[in-house]
Amino acid sequence: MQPKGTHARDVIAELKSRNEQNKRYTSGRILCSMCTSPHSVAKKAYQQFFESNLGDQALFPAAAEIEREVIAQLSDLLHGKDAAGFVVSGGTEANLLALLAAKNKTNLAQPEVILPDSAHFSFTKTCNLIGLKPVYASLDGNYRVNPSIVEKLISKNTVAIVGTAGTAELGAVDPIDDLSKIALRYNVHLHVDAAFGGLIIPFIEKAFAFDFNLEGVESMTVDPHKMGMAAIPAGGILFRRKEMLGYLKTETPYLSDNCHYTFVGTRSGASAASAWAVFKTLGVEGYTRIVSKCIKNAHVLARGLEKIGYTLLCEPQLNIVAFKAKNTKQLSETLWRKGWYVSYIPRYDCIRVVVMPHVKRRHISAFLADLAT
Ligand code: 0PR
Repeated sequence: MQPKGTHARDVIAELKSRNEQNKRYTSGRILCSMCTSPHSVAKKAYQQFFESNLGDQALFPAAAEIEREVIAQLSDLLHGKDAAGFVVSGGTEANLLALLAAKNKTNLAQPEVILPDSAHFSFTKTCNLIGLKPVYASLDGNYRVNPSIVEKLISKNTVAIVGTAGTAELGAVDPIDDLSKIALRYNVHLHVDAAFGGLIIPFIEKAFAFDFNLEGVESMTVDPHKMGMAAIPAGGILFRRKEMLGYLKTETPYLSDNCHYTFVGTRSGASAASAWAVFKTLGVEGYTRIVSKCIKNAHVLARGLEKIGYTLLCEPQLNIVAFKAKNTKQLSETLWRKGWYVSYIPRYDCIRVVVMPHVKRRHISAFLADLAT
């Protein structure tokens, strides 16, 4: 730190100029992100609740109430009835809390979790942190976990099984209904990572059974900062049964609230306020409009890619398109040089495009035109 301060005006001017080096969603060229420009109301709500701390709810009762309302709305959307949960820092913390609660409930000496091969790397972090052994189940031809393999992998050490509704790489939706039956048959915790798909699937025509309507689903991750268009950081964790929170409880003796359930202590109330504001502004109707545009655009992209000779890895299930070229890795590097920010996925040797709300039809046309030359 420098010995003397600088005038705030100059500090802000410097930040403004540095910020220019960051990529902008509004350019329509960020094709590798599951986040997007937050809705304009999210920014205003964020500013209003900027100082509030959900880690000290006695001081910020309005922020705490808003968090409860966000959880109630997510739980209603995902048929959770009396589901309980929190607005957390993102999908990583949500997945961590789900598996921590499941592990603490069983209290096994050598706990294991069964993960699809396609599970997000946040589960690797979680397993490392809380001492869970990951046991991986392979996928079927549509990149969804194979439920009969999951069933075979269940052992006396299994504390949970995980399914993903909208995988990070391909947007695939695992057969959660089959996993739910298995979870009930073996009396094991089923966690659904719907960090991405949780705010997509309820708004699309093609129905996937994936939420608390399925009896075996015990917890769900659903992130407002992805397709929810809330400000970062806003993740969500929901538990079907309130009692599960008991397995996450840490005493906080000198605070006015006597315990915490989340991993993060000081938590921004602005995150909850931004999600609350977007939910209220858009409603089911608004989300349906935005989501169906993204799905349509993903299909336009998929058909356009085929037309110019690229091969799709699979038919998109949500708004993620994955394709292959002759030399896919090299193509992805060329695209970056041309200012198209795509992801290259080594294990499938494919390029992945996430068609978020900031990716408009005109951007897709320009992208296809560049690919055709
Ligand atoms: N579960 C799933 C299915 C996810 O897709 C992600 C993140 C997580 C959990 C973890 O969520 P947090 O990152 O909120 O903790 N998926 C994105 C990904 O890995 C995260 C992301 C978003 C990465 C925007 C880059 C980016 O620009 O692709």
